[in-house]
Amino acid sequence: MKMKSLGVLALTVMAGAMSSAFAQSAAPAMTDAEKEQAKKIYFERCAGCHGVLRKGATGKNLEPHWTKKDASGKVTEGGTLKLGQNRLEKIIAFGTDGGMVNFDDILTKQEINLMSRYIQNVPDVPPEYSLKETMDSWKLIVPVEKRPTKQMNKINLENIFSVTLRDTGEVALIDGDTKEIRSIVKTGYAVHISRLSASGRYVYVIGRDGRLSLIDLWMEKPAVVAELKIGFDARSVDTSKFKGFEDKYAIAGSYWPPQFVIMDGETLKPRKVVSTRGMTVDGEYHPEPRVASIVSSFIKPEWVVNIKETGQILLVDYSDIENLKTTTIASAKFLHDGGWDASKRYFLVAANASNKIAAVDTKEGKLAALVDVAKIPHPGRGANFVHPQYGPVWATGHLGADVVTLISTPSDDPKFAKYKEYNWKVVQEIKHVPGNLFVKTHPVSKHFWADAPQNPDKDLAESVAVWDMADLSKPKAILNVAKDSGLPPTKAVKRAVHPEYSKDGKEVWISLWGGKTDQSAIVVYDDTTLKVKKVITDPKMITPTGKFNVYNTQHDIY
Ligand code: DHE
Repeated sequence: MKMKSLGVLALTVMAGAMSSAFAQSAAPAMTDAEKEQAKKIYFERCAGCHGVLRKGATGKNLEPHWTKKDASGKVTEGGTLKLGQNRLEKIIAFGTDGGMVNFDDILTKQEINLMSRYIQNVPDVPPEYSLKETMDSWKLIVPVEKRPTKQMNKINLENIFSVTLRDTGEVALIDGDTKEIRSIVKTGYAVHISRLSASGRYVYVIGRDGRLSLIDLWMEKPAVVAELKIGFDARSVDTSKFKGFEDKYAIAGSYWPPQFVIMDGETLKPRKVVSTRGMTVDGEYHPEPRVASIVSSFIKPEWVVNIKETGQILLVDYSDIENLKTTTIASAKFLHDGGWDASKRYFLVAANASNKIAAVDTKEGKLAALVDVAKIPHPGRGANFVHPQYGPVWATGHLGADVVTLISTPSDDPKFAKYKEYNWKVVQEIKHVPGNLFVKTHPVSKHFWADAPQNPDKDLAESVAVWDMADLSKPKAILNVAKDSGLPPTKAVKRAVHPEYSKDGKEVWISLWGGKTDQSAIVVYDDTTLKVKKVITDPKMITPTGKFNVYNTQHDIY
């Protein structure tokens, strides 16, 4: 009887599914060549925000059930208007108020038409990637015993900047003292970030194609000594920084497949691959929970690994990687980037599409707070300073709102005890502009910097704002970095992005991120006078974005 009713139920479900399938219109036709072209564009331009399976994260869900109009004339799905070809073409070309950027200056009309058709078709599921395949990709270019035993160059390594040259898939190693480019190193596609080993000797560079490159700064001319493909789509990497584990391990997070890889720090030999698939904080299974930011603790042999779609924060204990212990902390969905508070006990991470900042207490291994902030927080690593009225604060900017938010953070220092009542509260919102990606300050500085490269206004996107932290009510200084660079004006925006301090905290470097064929530059400001000190430019300086000062990155100073 039970079997029969289950059978009837199965038939009913199947019949329902078939009739709803009949109600669906066919997806727009595409040739194999068009599909291949669209797949490539989707990976390069869309997957970062919408996900490979198009389930949505920072960007909206793009599955056919709401990108494609029904033949039956049904126009909504869960209250949301179904899109269809014309509407999709408009959104891709001109963007939306919800934060989708316009692509009419990046894609041709034919490509916009192609992408609109592509996303009405069922998403392709890319292949998985095993430990064996990871191992097969491993290239040990210079074995440890063939590497120098001491520094072979005369560069002040602590003040080197590893600069992402995004569109050439390279990093430029620039001498912070002389401002000379010491080496340009080939890395992964659309290279994303650099991180430092605990000793400061090795730079780890991750490309969006999952290629991880290990650069040895001790070589006469710093070069790549090992490479590993950790996945097909990646954004994050860090190393083991706890005492006794310096330079021993590295960890890299993959967007696709959703997993992370633990490697030997000096060779990148893969040791373990760990899947991040599982349940969201709402208790739903998610097939694509991507690894967002990763940071290494200084107080325990642990990495903080933030899983975007599930909102789970993992504390991965690397003291015994054969018997890996992980603490899973539920926070809020769509975790992205973040950084330490000043004490380096709390990690604050943006749950960007939830408009929240999650703070993890890494000493106790639990969530310390979930703080509501304005639309789409994007801190980069955030910035720490002592507010004149509220004591220690950590700051985040926003992509979708015109404020920088200051959150009070706890401190064991008795001189800050009087600020305890403010802890984990938003104590101030400073007026900025939307489209901010990165904020920065430095322990010796009196200034606080914020960019706005995603602002639709050209002047704002090409400028940065600077506040005096002693008196935040004073008008901010606006520095037009594009004009200050002296480069010839271009119609295309030269986005001023990612302020980064020199080791001594006296200079701030800003990238001017122009088009692939435009001349780009890094503009170096004196942090005290806010005057230009130097414009670093070179025909090889193409699309510079993130800059990672060795000392500041090694010690997480921001
Ligand atoms: Fe990033 C950090 C993901 C687009 C420059 N970016 C991060 C981190 C993540 C991330 C998860 C945190 C890494 C960590 O700390 O371990 N970035 C993504 C995306 O998914 C996204 C939105 C879209 C994509 O398709 O990749 C994206 N990022 C960009 C850019 O377009 C930027 C502005 C230019 C570029 O070079 O790609 C960019 N992201 C950066 C930088 C950092 C970063 C410079 C590190 C900030 C720091 O100071 O540490």
